[in-house]
Amino acid sequence: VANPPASASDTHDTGREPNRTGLDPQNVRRGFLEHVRYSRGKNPETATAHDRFMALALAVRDRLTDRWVRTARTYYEQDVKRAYYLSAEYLLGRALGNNLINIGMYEAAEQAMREVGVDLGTLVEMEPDAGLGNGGLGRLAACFLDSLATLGYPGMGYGIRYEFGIFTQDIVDGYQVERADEWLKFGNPWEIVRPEKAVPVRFFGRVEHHQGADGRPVARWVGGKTVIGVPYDTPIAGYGNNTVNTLRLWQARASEEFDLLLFNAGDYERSVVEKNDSEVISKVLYPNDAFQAGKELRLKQQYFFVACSIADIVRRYLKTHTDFRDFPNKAAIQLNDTHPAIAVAELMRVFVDEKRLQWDEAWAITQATFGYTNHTLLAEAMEKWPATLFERLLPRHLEIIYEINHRFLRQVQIRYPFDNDRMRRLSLVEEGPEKKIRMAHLAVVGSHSVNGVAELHTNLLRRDVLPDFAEMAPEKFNNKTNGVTPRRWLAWSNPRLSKLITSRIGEGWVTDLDQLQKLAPHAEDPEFRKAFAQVKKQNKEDLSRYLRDLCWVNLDPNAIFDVQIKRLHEYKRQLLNALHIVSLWMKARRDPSTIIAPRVFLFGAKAAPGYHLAKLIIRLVNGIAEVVNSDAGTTGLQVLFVPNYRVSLAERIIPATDVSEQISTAGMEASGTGNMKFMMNGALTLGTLDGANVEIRQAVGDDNFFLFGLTADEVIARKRAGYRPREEYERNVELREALDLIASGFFSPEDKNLFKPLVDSLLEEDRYLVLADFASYAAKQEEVARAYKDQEKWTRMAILNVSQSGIFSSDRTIKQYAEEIWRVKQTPVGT
Ligand code: B1H
Repeated sequence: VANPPASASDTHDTGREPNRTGLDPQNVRRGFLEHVRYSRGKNPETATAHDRFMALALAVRDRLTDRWVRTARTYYEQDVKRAYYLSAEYLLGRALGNNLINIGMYEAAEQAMREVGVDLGTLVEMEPDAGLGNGGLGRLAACFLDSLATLGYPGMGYGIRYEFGIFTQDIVDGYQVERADEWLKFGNPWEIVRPEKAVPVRFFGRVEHHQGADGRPVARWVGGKTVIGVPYDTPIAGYGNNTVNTLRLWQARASEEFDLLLFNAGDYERSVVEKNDSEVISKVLYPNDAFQAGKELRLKQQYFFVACSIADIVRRYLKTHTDFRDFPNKAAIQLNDTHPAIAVAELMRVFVDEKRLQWDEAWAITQATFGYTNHTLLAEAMEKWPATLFERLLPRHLEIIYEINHRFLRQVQIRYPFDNDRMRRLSLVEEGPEKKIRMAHLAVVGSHSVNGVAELHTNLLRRDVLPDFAEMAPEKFNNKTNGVTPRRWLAWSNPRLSKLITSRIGEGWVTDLDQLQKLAPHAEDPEFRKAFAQVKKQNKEDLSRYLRDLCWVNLDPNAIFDVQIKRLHEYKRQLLNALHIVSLWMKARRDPSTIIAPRVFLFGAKAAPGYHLAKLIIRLVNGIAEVVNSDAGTTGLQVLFVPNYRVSLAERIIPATDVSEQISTAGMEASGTGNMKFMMNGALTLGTLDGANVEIRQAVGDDNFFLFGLTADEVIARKRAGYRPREEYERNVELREALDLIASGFFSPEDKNLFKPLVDSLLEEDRYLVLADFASYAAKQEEVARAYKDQEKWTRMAILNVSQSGIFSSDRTIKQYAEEIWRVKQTPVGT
């Protein structure tokens, strides 16, 4: 195969493949071998598996580079409006396989590796997950980047280059034990550091107010301490196009100025030691999902990456503009929850203090620029920062927030005179024993768009969480139901199903997932059903093999694979699942014939390290697994808690799942996105009317969804009526026996009282209505087992789930953001 000719500008080309763009096996093989030698300094014989992974990754990155450069040039030359996604988290997972798929060189790479005696699958496994996120919120950001690039939108992600991502989870004696996630230990082949684009960021200090030369007051933020943000860029390749967008992550470095200060004072040692204070900022991801810990270092992280990103965005804008009137036509900035909400105050500070804009003009531009996405209704997750902390760390931003609040509350007062209660509710400042800044209110006031992440969530946001804002500015509020990228979550992770789908409807579905609807008629074709069921079976066998080597258990691939994988949280109700397993097992022990179908219950979940009850639930599931697995032969029941749940493990588990457990208390899970991945892979959902489950059920039809439990409104009503969990316990024998068995210490022989806190929390408060939903859940589980017995019917239902999953592509979601919030245009990149 001939190489593409060198372009005229490539004057110092010497090799046979000057621009390293060749995607055929020969070129890939040469690129790989050259990197083994010249990037890793090894011979093919001495190269380790890790060397080979790095060499192939670098060869792949080479093949992205021309498109990456061209994409940047295209956006610059056309001076297009760009969408900037600000997120404290990106849960990217592995990049090698995904990049191979997106640039269309998977088969070539497989062949090239085969030719040099290397198994591509082994190399893929060498890559550590990029785990710069906790769960759904971070994974959503990663799916959005994929869809932005695939659709050819000028989009860019900004975040933090955590040295340590989400912790690695070991299970020791049934307990979670955390270890630092050293994902960068062996080097990251994908990123490129750009020290020339470093940005200084100030913390602490004080504000001086003067009269400016123009007669207007000037605020100067001076003193304090400066930290440097150094950007690391990662290419984000679109599928089947030439777009390669950028994810820019900031690393904190000590500033030399600061070092010199101490150095000149003769304190060299201290100057070097104190570098740490700056560099800890990007050290580690806070491991809380949907919970605010309120730590100073966390606020530092937030301001650090926001200040760097805003400076970068403004600098880019000023390359082609001289004033800021056009700023909202060139930049849309989306706030991924309130974690980057300080950006509202920072952009105002840059405009007013540094660029000397008038307040009103700066405010109009700011509001036209920002959009805010809310991801949770849980009170404990709402970010509120003590004003005293703000004043010390970001004194100028506190002044700006007070000014924003003052002007905003004046508008409220004019609109609703003599309504002090409303003013108190709407204020950006929560009064009380400790004054606090409400970051959600700052985000809402500073944005032209406020969105929730599923229909139900958006409605509850309007009705229960931000009702006064929704009344005052209903036009700001809108819904953008989440989605997931079908490239990673179907094409890459489930090659068997992908091939089968493509054999029937062609490959258009990869970028136009609604085409999966064409599968619906095939659900009536016995041949197709047979092939579909076989794919699922093979995926279950693969997973069983993998888990045999990982966990030393032999799972029965003929059993129902019933899976709950997600962060461990009381509202997600892993306890409901566990309680049901205990009651099922007790029934099976009395009479094995009551078990309708053999079943494997899989769990995967990380608990926040400080969330003791959640960690105890992990211990309970492991205790139950020990007991249940010991007589699996007679009951047909197996339980496994898979350690260290993460993106790459989800990619293995989801294609092998029959039943998707989406059992959160209604009104608590904003959307869920795992639910969508399961549906896409032909699992049936057992779920409550919560988050996007509602829309999944709508899409697939009531007959193809296992619904149980109270509705969100019923949950509120039950609580208001004075919910008494002990009554449920007394009313339901099976529930009582299961709880009693746990309370007796049966699953924790070393400490009979181990699970007392869990049992007490259920009997005394049960905030998440586990007991109230138990009977409904258990009944529906029985229906699931019966349905599985009719394999033809089950497979038909599974196919229909896949066929209706198109709307849950993040491509659909991103088009809606682009058209309805950002007003950015698809900008194809030429060849
Ligand atoms: C979601 C979070 C979250 N909602 C605080 N909120 C965090 C909040 O580190 N923190 O402080 C981290 C994460 N994460 C999830 O977002 C929702 O629970 C899911 O229901 C939703 O699908 C997902 C994406 O929208």
